Amino acid sequence: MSDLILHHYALSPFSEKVRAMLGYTGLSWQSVTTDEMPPRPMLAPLAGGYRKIPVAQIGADVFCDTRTITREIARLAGKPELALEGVDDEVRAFVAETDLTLFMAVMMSSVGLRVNIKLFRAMPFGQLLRFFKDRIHIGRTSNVPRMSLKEARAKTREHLADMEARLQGKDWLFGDKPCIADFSAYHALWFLREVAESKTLKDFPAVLAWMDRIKAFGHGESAPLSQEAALDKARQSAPLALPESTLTPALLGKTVQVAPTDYGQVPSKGELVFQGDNRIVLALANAGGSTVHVHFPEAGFAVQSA
Ligand SMILES: N[C@@H](CCC(=O)N[C@@H](CS)C(=O)NCC(=O)O)C(=O)O
Repeated sequence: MSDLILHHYALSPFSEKVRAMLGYTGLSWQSVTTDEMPPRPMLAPLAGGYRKIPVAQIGADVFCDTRTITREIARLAGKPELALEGVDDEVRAFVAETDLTLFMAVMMSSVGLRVNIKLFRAMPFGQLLRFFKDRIHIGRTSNVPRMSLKEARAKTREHLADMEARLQGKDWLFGDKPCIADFSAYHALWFLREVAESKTLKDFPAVLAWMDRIKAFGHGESAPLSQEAALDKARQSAPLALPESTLTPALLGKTVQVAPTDYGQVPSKGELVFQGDNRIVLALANAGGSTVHVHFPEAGFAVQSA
């Protein structure tokens, strides 16, 4: 079993992006199931305030946001095309759009009875009410431009038509093997198809066939791990050496706050120990007296003096 730990929950689309990628690479992993919303007292000492899921962990290194998680998977699997750094600008632009605007549109289009039934089955009633309140709060405080349900549905169909055209006579979106774009485009559509059981996809046979190919990768080999055991592993490890860099960001060595700029903008606070090469690393003293390094991408995150 590899040292890669994934903190995730079943209905999380961004987690599905990572699970599918792990299935494709064949990397084994350890699976920690988290709650759908904070508080997450066992994850907070690892990731600080960062509230989105998934989070990955290797010993005392913690990776927030799928942009840093996929970079680690690409490195471990020796498949650079699974990271944003390993693909060209056209693919990067496609991923940026699918992971934010199109993700939002597809998620809005998914809302309905079937999703509510699945959420109802996944959580006790009190927790479900807290979940709805939590997600409404995220929506209200989000910096992502708002769209109406009608606009979201139109955008989703437009996106599916674009994907259908891209996939004519091809197995994968860009090139002859899967890359980061395939997994980024997959996860929201996975939610639409598998969780919302939407009929919208039936008009897009090439997209459905491509989704079947990704689904066939499965999630790879994983072993369950408790939240406590994951925290213990971090406390018993030392962070990996930081990448070499000649950059000297203004706030290096200072206590800073790092937060997403799009939605769920809750900051993590710690000492800035690295910034550059699309990576921000904070050193965080966790409650056990040891240190973890928390990695964020630079794109989509803001660093501020604390
Ligand atoms: N940009 C993030 C997005 C992650 C994300 O939005 N995760 C959802 C669950 S699939 C979440 O945690 N939403 C609640 C929140 O934003 O706090 C990534 O690539 O990991």
